[in-house]
Amino acid sequence: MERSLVLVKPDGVQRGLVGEVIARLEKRGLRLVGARFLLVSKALAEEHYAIHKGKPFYDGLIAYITSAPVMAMVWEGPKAIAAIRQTMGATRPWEAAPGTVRHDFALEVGRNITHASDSPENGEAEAALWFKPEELVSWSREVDKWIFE
Ligand code: IDP
Ligand code: MG
Repeated sequence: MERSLVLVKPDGVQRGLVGEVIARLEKRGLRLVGARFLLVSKALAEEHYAIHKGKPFYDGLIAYITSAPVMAMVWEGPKAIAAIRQTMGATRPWEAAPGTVRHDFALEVGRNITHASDSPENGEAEAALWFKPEELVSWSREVDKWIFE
């Protein structure tokens, strides 16, 4: 079982796409572990995007992610990292596959609606950065046996 941090970024929240993103992950069969609606501090933004520090788009990225509230969530499931990134689509919306969130709702890389962790290790690390341990719920669903092999 893998865990991924998923953010509906400020553009997604402003455009009323929180429910759309949640619906797609729910329907895919992924299991929600935690959720938090918040205004991101500059410190959290900088820690979350530390890997991009120094890149030309970094300052704009920090301004974007702190500009308005985000919906932060942790989702889990088998191969959750690859599955969720597939559902979100490629970073650059014009390269995202039809049917993905970024294809269906975005045009610009700097307004691409969502974040999803890119490895199991980063999924765990990002979940720990954004959530306290007690905010993450370990639970099972009756339907799990029909989704998880
Ligand atoms: P990811 O969100 O698909 O993992 P990353 O390469 O980790 O993509 O980049 C993080 C975020 O930074 C992207 O989702 C996007 O919002 C932003 N970003 C990446 N590259 C560019 C760029 O060239 N211009 C503007 N923003 C960018
Ligand atoms: Mg990334």
